[in-house]
Amino acid sequence: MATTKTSNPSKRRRVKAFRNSEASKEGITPLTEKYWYRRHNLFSKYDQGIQMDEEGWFSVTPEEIAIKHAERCTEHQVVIDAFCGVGGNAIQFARKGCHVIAIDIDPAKVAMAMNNAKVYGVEEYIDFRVGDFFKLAPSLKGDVVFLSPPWGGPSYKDIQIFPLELLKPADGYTLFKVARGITSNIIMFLPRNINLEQVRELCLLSSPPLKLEVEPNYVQNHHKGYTLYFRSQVAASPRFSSDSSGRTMIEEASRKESSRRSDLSNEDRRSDLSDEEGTTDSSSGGMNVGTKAGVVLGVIAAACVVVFKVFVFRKL
Ligand code: MGP
Ligand code: SAH
Repeated sequence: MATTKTSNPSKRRRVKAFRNSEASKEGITPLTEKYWYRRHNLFSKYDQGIQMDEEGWFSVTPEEIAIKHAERCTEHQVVIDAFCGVGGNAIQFARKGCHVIAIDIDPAKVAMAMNNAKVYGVEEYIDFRVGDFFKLAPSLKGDVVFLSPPWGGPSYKDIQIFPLELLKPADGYTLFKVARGITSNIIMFLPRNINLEQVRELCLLSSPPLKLEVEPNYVQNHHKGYTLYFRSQVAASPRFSSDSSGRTMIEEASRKESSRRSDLSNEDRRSDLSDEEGTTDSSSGGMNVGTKAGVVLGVIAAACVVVFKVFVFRKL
């Protein structure tokens, strides 16, 4: 085995420690070492027999993020995980109660994903397929397509703004169009330096344009990537919807609210807030719903007191 000589003592110590470490015994390479130290963030059940290979180490979606992806789906939905890798996402979709079609072109990945699904006890909810997503797509039916394609390895971050054209094995536009042929409910997990302008343009590939929510994903305050949730305008729920610029409604609302607040003088704000409190329902004669409920409860309480007093009085 080739050895690398280094004159830096602290680096030498680290290399020696690594050679003697548990990590090196598990076949961890210098490239994947940092991911091994985070293994329990990737799979909380790592110690129960999870299997990984080099690409799996640097590509698997951290469990916390995969859970967030799965939370956007509902029980019994069919989710197509087009690039399942070692199963980080497929497992969480299955734990959520979805039926998962998990595809990977690499048979070794599918074998590891199957093993890992067994570790989590969800293998029976996942239909594993070895194959090329682009070839299988025309025959696939599902409620949601999840796309976490290869980003070209850990060097994706050497580029300042990562263009959709660099996604593998096809550019982001092609990937999106193929998924769109199956459903408009598409979830994409992309690099943290992705070109968000291009992402917004993807909505316009559909007519009417799809709604988009852009979610930044963090693990221990470290930005790992962006998740894009696309869905059709018609079926949009408030959580998923966004304006045409791609900003989420939540982001947009909070932006408007903070600029509105800074524009208002204290005086204006007081009158504005009192207007809001007085928001009326035209049939309520100027009383809001909370006030109406209070009056009704008051009347009921008073009636109870009267009945109670009459009862006690009679007994006496
Ligand atoms: P990273 O950038 O290699 O690690 O991957 P980190 O810790 O952000 O880098 P650092 O240098 O800032 O410390 C971050 C996460 O992105 C990984 O945990 C994977 O979830 C995801 N990821 C990384 N790559 C290279 C890929 C990829 O090719 N495909 C997919 N789907 N996800 C990837
Ligand atoms: N989300 C996964 C990681 C996916 S990494 C997880 O959490 O584990 C991307 C995967 O896409 C790799 O495993 C790679 O083998 C697979 N892949 C590449 N080209 C493919 C294709 N044409 N069809 C299906 N899978 C492909």
